[in-house]
Amino acid sequence: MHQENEGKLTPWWKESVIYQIYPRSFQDSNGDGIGDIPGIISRLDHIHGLGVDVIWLSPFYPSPNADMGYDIADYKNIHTDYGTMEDFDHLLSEIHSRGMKLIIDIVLNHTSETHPWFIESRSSIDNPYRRYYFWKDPAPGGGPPNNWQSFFGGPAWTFDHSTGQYYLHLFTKEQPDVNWENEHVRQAYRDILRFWLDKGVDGFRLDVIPLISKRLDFKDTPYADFQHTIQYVYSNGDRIHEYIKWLHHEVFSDYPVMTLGEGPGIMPSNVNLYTGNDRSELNMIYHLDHMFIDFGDGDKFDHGEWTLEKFMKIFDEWDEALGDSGWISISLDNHDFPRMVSRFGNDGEYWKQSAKLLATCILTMRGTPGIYQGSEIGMKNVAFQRIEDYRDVETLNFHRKYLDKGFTTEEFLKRVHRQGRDNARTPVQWSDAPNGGFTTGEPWIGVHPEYREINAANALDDPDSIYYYYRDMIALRKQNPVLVTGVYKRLSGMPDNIFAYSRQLEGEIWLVVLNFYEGTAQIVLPPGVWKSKINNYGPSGELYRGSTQLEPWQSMVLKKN
Ligand code: TEU
Ligand code: CA
Repeated sequence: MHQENEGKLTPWWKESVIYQIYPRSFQDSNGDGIGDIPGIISRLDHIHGLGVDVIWLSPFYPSPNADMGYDIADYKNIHTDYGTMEDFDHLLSEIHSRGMKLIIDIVLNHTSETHPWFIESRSSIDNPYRRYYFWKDPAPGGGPPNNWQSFFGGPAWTFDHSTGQYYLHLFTKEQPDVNWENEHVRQAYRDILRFWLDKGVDGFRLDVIPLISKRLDFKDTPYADFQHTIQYVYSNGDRIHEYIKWLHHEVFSDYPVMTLGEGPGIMPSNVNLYTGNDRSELNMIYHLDHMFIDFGDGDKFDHGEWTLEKFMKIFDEWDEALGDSGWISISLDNHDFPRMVSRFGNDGEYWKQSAKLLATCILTMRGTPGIYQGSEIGMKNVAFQRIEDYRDVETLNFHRKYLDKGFTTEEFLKRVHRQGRDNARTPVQWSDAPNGGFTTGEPWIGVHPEYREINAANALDDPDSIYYYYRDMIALRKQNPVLVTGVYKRLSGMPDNIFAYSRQLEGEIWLVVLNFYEGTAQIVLPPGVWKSKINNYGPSGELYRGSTQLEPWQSMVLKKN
């Protein structure tokens, strides 16, 4: 049994800052237009320069890429697109030699349809691997066994003619859900996780972990909106905590790991069942409530508008639910969502100020911050003009669905420009060289047209860049435990567009004030004299008291004198 953080008050995984790499779009090294592991190695100093502690690497395993690697065909190998196992071992040692850690993305809810388990399972009804997945007879009147829909549109069941049964897939039909009721499945995943930890990996990002315990009555979902179906039908199944405790006992407890669960369906009411410090389950999860904030009842492309009021209430509600027991990771974008400066900031006139404000938000909250590749240089949403330029299966599936509903492709593309996952999957812009220095070949997906202006090289040449602000904000967080574990409390009585909250620890009081608006704002600070520790409008150090004006998209971090 590994004793976590011998004697340290705050575990390392709470104090850490995570940087997520989506390997396909990070850096190509061999001119095939696809990011790869040697490419990542060549850019580690860019990441290390920020002062981050942990790299989360999205899937790099053999896969037909139906869902860009989240459909794994071999859990103990490296996709040739990304390199070799020697490359991986080299990456791991290069990360460790810089004092950083590596957690790898692992998908325990489903495999690729090309995984040997599924090839066996689908071959015959009495095959020993049949029960590695969920196979059901057609409904009495014919058709799928129930009304469950995939996250990516369409039924969550596909009929297999060779054996006359349907199989379950909560995502694409190329991602059949595995059956955790089967102890052979559990043992197989136990061995896979230990294989990577024995190589020296420092933990896992666990894809859709709340989904692995299924409701075995397979009743129809009674909910009209998909979010309730996720929460009360797909997630939080009867044996979910039994399975995660088993993983903790059989795997996690033997290593000094970080376990980060992706938590669709986890709610404030049950987050501490997954992350409570007395639960022996996961270190933390990241929830999606603010990421789903403008999703429609049907799907994300049937979107509404988000409001700062709703955004702030989500942060309040989750922080209160965690109390002193649970823990979460906090980010405002990743490979599944639009670029945060476009979605929650202002990627026009106040691009730089709002990117820094959003960095301030995630780096002053009570949770392990997650930074998604490219956000540290302010990368923005992209607006490809042809559906053929899009790569994400979710977008392409919903395109067909929206055409069936009578929308034109042009109408649907407007929704994709705002909500599509490919916004986050355009190649990282390294320089003003062709393709932003990402590749010397033909990139697998288009490069953002602003790469000549927005790129890492320009950021390093600009003392006022978003990159250096991330570096300084990360350093400020690391130097001040109050920003990690201090009590969070939102200030009331602020103007509508101001998100202001305090962080308190052992007599220290800090104030974070974020002006989510392109206009100025007048606020009255709580009594006392407040010293600026960092702000996105210039040098820090000034003293503030009483009535204070905030510039458009100004963020301030103040410490009470
Ligand atoms: O994401 C699950 C998930 O919640 C996302 O699919 C998200 O809800 C949706 O894309 C929002 O539109 C994980 C991975 O992060 C994602 O990349 C995979 O596609 C998915 O699981 C299946 O593995
Ligand atoms: Ca490559």
